[in-house]
Amino acid sequence: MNNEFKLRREQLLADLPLNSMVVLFAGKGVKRSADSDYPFTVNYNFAYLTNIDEPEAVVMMVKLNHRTSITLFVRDIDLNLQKWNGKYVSIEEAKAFSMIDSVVYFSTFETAFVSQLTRTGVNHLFLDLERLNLTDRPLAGELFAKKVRETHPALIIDNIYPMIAAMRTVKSDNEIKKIENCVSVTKLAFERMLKSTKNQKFEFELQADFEYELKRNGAAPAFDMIVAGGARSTVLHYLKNSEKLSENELVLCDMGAIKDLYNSDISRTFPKSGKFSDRQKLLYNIVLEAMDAVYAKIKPGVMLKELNDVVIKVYDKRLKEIGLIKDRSEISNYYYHGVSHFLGMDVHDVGHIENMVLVSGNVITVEPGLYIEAESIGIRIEDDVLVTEDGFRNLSECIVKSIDEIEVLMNNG
Ligand SMILES: [Mn+2]
Repeated sequence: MNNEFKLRREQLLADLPLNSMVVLFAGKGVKRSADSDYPFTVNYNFAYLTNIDEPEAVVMMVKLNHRTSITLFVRDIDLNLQKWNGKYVSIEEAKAFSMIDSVVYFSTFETAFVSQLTRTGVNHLFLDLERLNLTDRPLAGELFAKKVRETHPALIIDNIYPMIAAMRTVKSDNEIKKIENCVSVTKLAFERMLKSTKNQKFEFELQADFEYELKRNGAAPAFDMIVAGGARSTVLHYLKNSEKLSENELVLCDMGAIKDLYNSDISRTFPKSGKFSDRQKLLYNIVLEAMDAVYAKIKPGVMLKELNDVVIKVYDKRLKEIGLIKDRSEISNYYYHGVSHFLGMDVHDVGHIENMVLVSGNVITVEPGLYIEAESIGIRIEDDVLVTEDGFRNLSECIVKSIDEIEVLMNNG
């Protein structure tokens, strides 16, 4: 399986121009307070190419006229710090994980980098310069670019992110298995939570049940879970999970697991009491119908935007029938997000929602929602789906979704 990482590096090198190099940083933990850091999250593009999940590691890939070379730099062993923070990855371990032959300590990085510029004529440097928001903290790649622009102003500096992102949008069988693992753990955790819902009072108690089962299975929450009862469920990113649940309300949960650097992202909506009311059933089934209509559309060649149009079409018909809207333009009062995003190493994974045509190997979410604030009802149902040559495979089909299945599990589980 490590071979997969090797193949990715070969592919990237093949796509690079001559006399260029890529430098990618694993990054390091962000200071939280005094001497504690936030948990370290590796730069995914670095991990995608190296299979190394270790702070302060760097990979340097060089493409010259006559040869290519790859060097991995890992933290210099600090015996004193290791007594506090645990063992660093060793050179031998790093070689085995990454299948990179040349692994050395980070203290040699600057010399090695500069020697590429002075001895080989590399004139083009690729860094990970991905930036989502203007106000984000600068990435290690951006900081390095700033430094190198001062010392080597003639060097062309480019962003490697689009090239790696393009590779990452098409998942291999191993990656799909990892996402399926996350889905399996999410199923266990969701079912545990669902079976105990009738006996719980507060939103955070449901969260505790869900996260307990994740931990028991060696996973962690992929993101801050949403447990929203009644009107709170019409707020898309309600994260407090602090309120008491009423017997007659629906509970919307948006939840996922992260394991081995891959994620699931699942939403389910169910009645606190274990029994849907007629009104809740009616609305829930409209969302399910929109979901099925999206499924009928998913195949290579389709754009995510077209999937959202399918939801609008179903809502235009059904919401008029039940008298909720008179005009199509009113749908946005009750449905105000997109139906899909890419999923993978990131929960909102690389891939342009607005501009990409689906290909086999993409993994996307399907998540229609319906939010009626005046009735204190919010419904979102979300699955994780693999695009295949002839359509799609629902990776989260195993997680109960129909009204009957949910009621059975809540009352007989
Ligand atoms: Mn989602």
